[in-house]
Amino acid sequence: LFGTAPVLAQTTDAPALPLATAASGPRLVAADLRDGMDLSGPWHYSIDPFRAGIAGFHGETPDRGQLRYQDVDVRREMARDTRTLYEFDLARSPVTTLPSSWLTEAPELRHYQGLMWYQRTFPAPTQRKGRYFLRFGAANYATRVYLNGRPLGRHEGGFTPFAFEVTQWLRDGENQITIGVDSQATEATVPPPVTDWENYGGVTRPVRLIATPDTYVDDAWVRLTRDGRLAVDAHLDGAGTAGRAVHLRIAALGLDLAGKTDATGNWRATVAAPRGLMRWSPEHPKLYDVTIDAGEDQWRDRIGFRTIEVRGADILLNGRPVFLRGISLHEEELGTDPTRAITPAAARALLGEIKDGLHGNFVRLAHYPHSEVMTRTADELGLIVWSEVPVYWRVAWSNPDTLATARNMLAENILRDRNRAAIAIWSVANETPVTEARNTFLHTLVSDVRKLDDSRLVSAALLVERSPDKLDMTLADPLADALDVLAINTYNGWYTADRLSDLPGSVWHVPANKPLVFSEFGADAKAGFHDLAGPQKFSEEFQADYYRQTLRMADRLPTLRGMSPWILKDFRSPRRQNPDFQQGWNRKGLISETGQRKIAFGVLADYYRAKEAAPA
Ligand code: GCB
Repeated sequence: LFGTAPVLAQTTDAPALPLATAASGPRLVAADLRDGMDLSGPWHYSIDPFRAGIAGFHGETPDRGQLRYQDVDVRREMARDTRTLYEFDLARSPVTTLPSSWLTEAPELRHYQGLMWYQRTFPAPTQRKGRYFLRFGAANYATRVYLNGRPLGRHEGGFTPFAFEVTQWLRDGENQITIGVDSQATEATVPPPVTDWENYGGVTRPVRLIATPDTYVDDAWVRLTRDGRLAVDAHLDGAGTAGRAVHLRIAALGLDLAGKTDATGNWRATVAAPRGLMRWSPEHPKLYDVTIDAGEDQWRDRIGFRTIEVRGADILLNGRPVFLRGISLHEEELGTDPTRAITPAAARALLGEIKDGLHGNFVRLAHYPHSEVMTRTADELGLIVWSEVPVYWRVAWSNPDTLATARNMLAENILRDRNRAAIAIWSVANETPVTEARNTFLHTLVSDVRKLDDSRLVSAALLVERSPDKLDMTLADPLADALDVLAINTYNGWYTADRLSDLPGSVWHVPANKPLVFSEFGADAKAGFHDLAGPQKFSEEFQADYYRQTLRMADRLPTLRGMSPWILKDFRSPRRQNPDFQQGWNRKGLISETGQRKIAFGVLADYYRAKEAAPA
């Protein structure tokens, strides 16, 4: 039984398993629009709290009986020898539906944080040609992937895509894919263990087998530059990528831009924006079908064109000042038992409530990169997007591995979404206490953004200093100098005992030369709980009054150019256990988890409707 050396050799994967990163590629930009096989649907799963499938009981190679990811038919072995020891057999383990989180699969998994194994089989495409990639939309948090028992690699980070080439490993007929996903946060992860949202472990976005020609467009970025030109950067991967003829076409604009790749397979070109180009805006979210032809490959995307910049305290969209009428949003669908698997319908339900219900034009996708379904839906509906990486509260600022992880996440997010017109702001952090180590860490992220994308704005949600006895706040964060947009989270009146009627008189000291947004403010309310006897926290009336007074305060700030109050929908948070009102939910939503609008929803909607009618 121990004679199967190749299998044992494969198990010492931990050090050898290559890490998939933005730098290693493949990038497969706009992978969701490429041909492929969707592996969503039934998968076997098996819990592994002691990580027995990765390491043996003394930390060495796992025992033979615990190698759950290998391509072995235990039953066939048992027929040969009933003394076969097996402790795991994924092929006969329970079945779940992916994408989803295991937290919602079974009551006993509700609070499980650790390693979970998934496995399914799929038929290889008959008549294979070209190249094949297994591409993951996201798996939370640390993932290792095996095809037919062979380790392909691993990935770290719960919210960004990664892929492995499998061209040479696919076999005729049935193939087996096994995934180990470990959701355990540590002091070194991004985010670290303490957050204010549910840590949904699992394969939360689709897994697809993607097919491309031998040489294909791996990366492409098509946009309007600040000086109003249409620019393209593309990169080919495969054999013979140098000196290849390439064509960028936008049929609706009659554009056909021809070029040739350089010695490294890159193509960069700019052209005057075609006459008749209609710019993307929340009012007219015009998208164009864009293709890049390179040999046998045709890369496609649907892209909007617009400019975003700051001038003094103004944010300019297509050269005109815009006020960001927004709200924050977690990636969690409506319903009593959400699992963080965003479908187009779920994205439309949430973003539609912002656009049509609140009269919004802006959404802060907190606190991590949301599904590409979300950013594509924002493109289509016309919502300006703030996109963030989960550098949240206290991460291990001095740990170089943590910095490397955060930088890679940011790069994976930007590379995935650079073609989304909706995205206007990259945020590098949320509510991070100022220290030297933190400043260095965040400055690195800011300069990464500037290198990867010079067409958008950079921000971070900051904390302010408050004088102990009065509503007098100062933004003294040294990071502010490096940001295009200053963003402040404020909860006076909720986490403090301030009288709500005092909020409008708040005094704010903020740099006057940059736009300011309130990236958060909010108060909990349990839908349906009313305080007819007088102000009481958690009532709908209290939350509504909190909004009225905070909005009055906002009106007095001369450089305020937008806001994304906290938050559209009540969301799962294990730290919120008030037995009367929270029961595991953060209740700062303007709608309940099932979509019931609270009074404050109407307060904000009225405010935004008036702003929409009389823009900045
Ligand atoms: C914050 C955090 C957010 C929390 C929110 C709250 O400042 O950025 O993640 O959920 O406050 O409800 O306290």
